[in-house]
Order: sequence, then structure tokens, then C-alpha cells
Amino acid sequence: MLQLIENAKSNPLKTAIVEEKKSFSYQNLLDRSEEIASFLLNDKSDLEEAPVAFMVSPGFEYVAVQWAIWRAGGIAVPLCITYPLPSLQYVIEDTKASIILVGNEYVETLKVYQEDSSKLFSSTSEIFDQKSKPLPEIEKSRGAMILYTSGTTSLPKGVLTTHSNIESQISTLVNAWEWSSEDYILEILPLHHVHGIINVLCCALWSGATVEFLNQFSAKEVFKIFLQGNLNVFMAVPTIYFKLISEWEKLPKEEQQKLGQAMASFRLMVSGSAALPVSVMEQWKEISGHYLLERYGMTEIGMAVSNPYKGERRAGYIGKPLPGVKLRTVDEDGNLVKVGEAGEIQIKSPSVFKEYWGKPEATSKSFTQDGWFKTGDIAVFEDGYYRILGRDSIDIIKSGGYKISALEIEEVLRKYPEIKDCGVVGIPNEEWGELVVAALVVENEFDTDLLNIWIRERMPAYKTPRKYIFISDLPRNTMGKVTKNELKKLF
Ligand code: MCA
Ligand code: AMP
Repeated sequence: MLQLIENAKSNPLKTAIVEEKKSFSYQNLLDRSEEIASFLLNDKSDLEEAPVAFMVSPGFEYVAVQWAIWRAGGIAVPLCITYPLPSLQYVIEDTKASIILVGNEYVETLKVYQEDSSKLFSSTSEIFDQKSKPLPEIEKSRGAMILYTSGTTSLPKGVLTTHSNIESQISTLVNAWEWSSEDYILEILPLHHVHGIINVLCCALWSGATVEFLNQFSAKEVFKIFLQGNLNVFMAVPTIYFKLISEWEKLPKEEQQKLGQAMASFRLMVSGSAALPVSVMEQWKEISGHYLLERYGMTEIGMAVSNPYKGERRAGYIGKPLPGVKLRTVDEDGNLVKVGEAGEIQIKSPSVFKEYWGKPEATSKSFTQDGWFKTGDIAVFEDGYYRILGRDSIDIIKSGGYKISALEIEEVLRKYPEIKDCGVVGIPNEEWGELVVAALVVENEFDTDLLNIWIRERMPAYKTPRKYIFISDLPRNTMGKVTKNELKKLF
């Protein structure tokens, strides 16, 4: 029994989704997801954990497809709608998804799969008047979702979570942040990551609340929706709060006041996915009256640490472990560190993922022998709260809330004919957290505009370097390894 689906049945007429002024009830979601599930099953009685890749715009149809995959017994593999083809192909090939569902607007992008007889490829608009089929019983220990995350390897890894992991990730937050069916939240985050999928979408729908979708983030549009007065919960990454503050500063006094009044009726505003600068937290308090609730999580573990819903929200700190989460901080030898000392965060909880898809070695390397997941994040415990100090790997960059692997970008850049060598690093930036920048070793005259066009066809905008410098050689240590800290100084 999938709890999310059962909960929906208890309040069928309530509005679940608002999208471009159209409203959809929980019953609409149940009906549409059943129709799509019946289509997916075809002549089978259960998809038996087959990965189903889907590229659908945020909104009612996205949720219906996600629920349909779960109800038919498949594993949901959401594709990022702004990825260029090679990034999409990587996910489809890596999961070996044999079923691909797309919104009509993405048929053209993925047309290479249309003629592939080994795959079932369909536009969701072709799924209608489907005869209902009995849907299988789903054991919670079965795989539910694969999300791709960048790490210390050059290629992203698929993180497999089970239904039981997902239910634990959702119910932990629903309880800690006191979600209810009275809530109304805006969804502006991408729907191929935990923040948008679990914290916003699934928590809201689990609780019988309403989710309004805004397809493309724009500070102006977000404020317009704030002013309509329906929202009472908002969640975003620090970059979004930064952009909202910049927009607010441009507004006339009168509009600022109206917005202030609209925001006063919110019950909760959350920031996460990257460190929230204290300055952003303070400015946001000034304009909205709210202390942002900062929390810490990861694709592999869901949310693990949070400032309290009721109680002190401390700027610069991620808070305390959420109920059900066991957390320890250890030194390089795996020994527990003392209060006030820096150590790696390690986690045990029912929310922790099952495995990296098809990568047993990477999975076992990411856990200690006694089952603690090694996050790679370094933190210190001070006066009852944890504070993040950084990461153990310089090759992981956080920009706009996205986790980006420097090695992955280097690998792509090295394929460019005129680039002999390169080094990618993240440099601090107020708006984006970090900016991706690259040092290039080239032989001849070099046109970065041409490189930018080439690179955009191979990776999403948020991963592309924002600045290039040209050097004759990369700084290296005596072992010949590029010294990234030295490289950073060059920017
Ligand atoms: C986009 N641009 C950037 C970046 N991204 N520039 C510098 N650094 C970047 N990282 C540029 C684009 O190239 C473009 O410029 C311009 O900004 C607008 O691009 P667009 O894609 O439209 O950007 P946006 O819509 O303004 O995006 C900003 C954003 C977005 C809304 C903050 O980055 C975003 O949705 N971030 C959230 C990511 C997220 O959900 N992460 C959660 C994963 P030009 O036109 O010149 O090319 S972490 C997670 O799930 C864990 C579990 C957790 O803890 O939450
Ligand atoms: P992802 O793999 O995209 O799920 O990103 C997870 C990573 O985001 C974590 O390992 C942290 O490095 C970072 N992160 C998430 N929340 C916070 C936060 N509140 N403060 C600092 N870093 C964060």
C-alpha cells in the first residue's frame, strides 16, 4: 500500500494542484494516474521495478505520471526538462529504462528513441480512454525512484530510493514542520531533485495540501503569486532568496508594503540545498518578517538536520538532527570528534537510500563497515546546533543549489579539439553560492563564444563555466596532481 495514494483517497475533492489558473483535485490525480498506470502495464500485471524515464513539464501531468509509475510497480526516473540530449541519454542509458514517457513538447528532443524498438516510447497526450487494469500491491522495500547526483566521480550516479525510504523522508518533514491539509505551497524548484520532489511536492500531497506550479522561475512572477494571498508555505534555495531580495529592492515603497503584508500571513519559509548566507537570512527577515528555517539534506539521505519549526532558528547553522536520524561527526580515521571540533557528518536513518544504481562498489565505498553513510560534508557542533564548514572534496561545487562535479565538466571540456588541458573550480559568489570557472591550456587563438555554443549542446546551462582564464600550464604538486587550491587563487 502506497501511503501517498491512500492519503489522496481520504479527501478526493480537495484541490491538489493549481497550474496556469487550472485546478485539479486529488480525485483527478487518482484517475489520471490510474489511466497512465494501466497503459504502462500493457499486458503485464506488475512492472516489477522496471525503470521508467519521464520528461514532463512541472504540473498536474508530471505528478500523474510519477504516481502512475509507482502504482504500476515501476521505478520513477524523472528527466530534467532543460537537459540537452547527451545528458538525457546518459540517464536513459545508465538506468536502462525500457519505457520513456514524454510531454508532447519533448517528443522532438527525444525523437532518437521513437524508432528504438527495444523501448516503449510514448507521449502522455496519446494516453487516454485507457481501460482500467487491476493495479499491483507494492511492497515498501521495492525500488521507487532514481535521481542523478554528481559526486567525486566524473559521471553522475543514480541514487535509488525505496518506497519505504521515500515515505520516511516525507513523514519526517511532515511531522517536523507541521504540514496540514490547510497548507498551500508554490513549486518553483526543478523536479529531478529531492528538494522539489520530496520537500515540496510529496510533503504537500501527502498532507492533502495544495501545490501551485510556476513553470519557470522569475522573481516578478513569484511576487505576483505571493500577492494573490493563497500561499502560506514557501521553500527555495539561497540563490532564489537572493534574487527575490534584489527584485524587492527595485520595487516602489507601496508595493514593498503590500508584499510585506502578504508575506506576514505565511506560516513557514524554508531555505536549503546550499549554505544560506547570514546576510540573506537577515535581509529576508527585514522584508518578510520571517526567520528562514534552514535545513540540511542530500539526495542520498533526504533531510537529516533542521533548525526547529518552533524555537530558535540560528543564522549560519543547519540545526539539529531530525527525529529518526542518527548523526555522528568523525575525523579522517573514523574516530568521533569532540564538541567544537570539525568532523565529517555520517548518517543512519530509514530515509537513507538503498544503493547507487548499478554501482555496487560506489555504494559500499559510501558506507562505513558498520553502516553509516559518509556524506563528505564537514561540520562542527556548537551550543547545541550543527554548522557546516565545507566539503571533503574540492571537486564538488554547489551553484544555484545544484551539485556539480568539476571532474565531469573537465571531461567534457577536454573533448573540445582546441583544449589541451583544463581545470575547473568553484569560486565564492554572493548570488550563486559558487560560480563554475575554468582554466584552459590552449595552443592557438581561442574563441570562448564558440566554446560556449559547443558546451551548451553537451551540458545544462547551470553546469557551464561562467568565466575562463588561459594559462600555459596547470599548477601541480610533486605527484603531478592539479592543485585546485592554487588554481582557485588564479581567479
Ligand atoms: C543558471 N545560470 C547561472 C547558473 N544557472 N549562472 C551562473 N551560475 C549558475 N549556477 C544563468 C543561465 O545560464 C542564464 O544565463 C541565467 O542564469 C538564467 O538561467 P535559468 O536557468 O533561467 O536560471 P534561473 O531560472 O534564474 O535559475 C536560477 C535558479 C535555478 C531558479 C536558482 O538555478 C534553480 O532552480 N536552482 C535550484 C536547484 C535545486 O533545486 N537544487 C536542489 C538539489 P544566460 O541566459 O546568460 O545563459 S539539492 C537537493 O535536492 C538536496 C537534497 C537538498 O538539500 O535540497
Ligand atoms: P545534492 O547531492 O544535490 O542532494 O546536494 C547535497 C549537498 O548539498 C550536501 O551534501 C551539502 O553539501 C549541500 N547542502 C544541502 N543543504 C545545505 C545547507 N543548508 N548548508 C550547506 N550545505 C548544504
